[in-house]
Amino acid sequence: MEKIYSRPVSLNPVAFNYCPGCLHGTSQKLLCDVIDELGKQEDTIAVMPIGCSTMGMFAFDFESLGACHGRAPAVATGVKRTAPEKLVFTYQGDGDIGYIGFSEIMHAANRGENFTVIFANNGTFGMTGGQMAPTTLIGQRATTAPLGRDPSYGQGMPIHMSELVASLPLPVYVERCSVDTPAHANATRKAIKKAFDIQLAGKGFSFVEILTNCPTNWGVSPVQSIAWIKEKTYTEYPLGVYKDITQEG
Ligand SMILES: Cc1ncc(C[n+]2csc(CCOP(=O)(O)OP(=O)(O)O)c2C)c(N)n1
Ligand code: SF4
Ligand SMILES: [Mg+2]
Repeated sequence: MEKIYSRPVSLNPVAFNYCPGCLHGTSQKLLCDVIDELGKQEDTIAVMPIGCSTMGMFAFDFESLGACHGRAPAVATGVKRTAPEKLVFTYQGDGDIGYIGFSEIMHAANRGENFTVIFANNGTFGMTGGQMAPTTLIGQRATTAPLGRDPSYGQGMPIHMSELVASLPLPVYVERCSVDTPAHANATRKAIKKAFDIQLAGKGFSFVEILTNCPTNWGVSPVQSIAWIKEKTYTEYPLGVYKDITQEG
């Protein structure tokens, strides 16, 4: 019988600890697919800060280390400068990257560090119970915005990390992807591969944003959360390549 699917060898044969329907697992499985494709299981170091996605460390079958909340880009800077031959990536949530670690991500990107950031944007502080994140949509309810995010109430506008990072001169590649459909998951896998190729060629900083979900704190079913991404998230955060200097001149 023809074998058409294998679990990535970079992924331990254990279940992810995420809530049912959570797309962190899908995103991290794609990462492992690409690490396998590149033959880099022995040469990869993941830097995982704080958030639900940190639980990926238990599933990854390659080196990973923990960083304080928001500080993964600073830690990854040290790791990559010390071991430039390694494939180094961070996997960061939106609360992590857009609030507490905003300085770290912007300065690592501005220095053009030669590692890859994978940014999982689910519009909420998932792990701590659904507080408002920098990317929470206008009108979206959160435990700290029970009536829905309202900029006129001092709660600010959704922050667009891909656009901000792409506005800096040194990042090489910035793309916003999604994993809500198989086609989008395949496109995400290609984006991760491209980002890793850029890093392995020593070209500089790459950033892949993945629109994910949090059915638990959005208060919807997993299926409804997919419709939410289509109907609400895309409007605020359009998919696309925001920067690709490998394509310029
Ligand atoms: C310095 C510090 N401040 C606050 C926390 C509490 N904390 C842990 S996870 C988390 C939210 C993470 O949200 P996000 O980065 O969006 O990841 P998600 O859980 O949604 O994937 C917070 C605020 C912490 N661990 N450390
Ligand atoms: S709380 Fe949200 S982000 Fe965290 S595992 Fe559950 S669904 Fe995923
Ligand atoms: Mg989040």
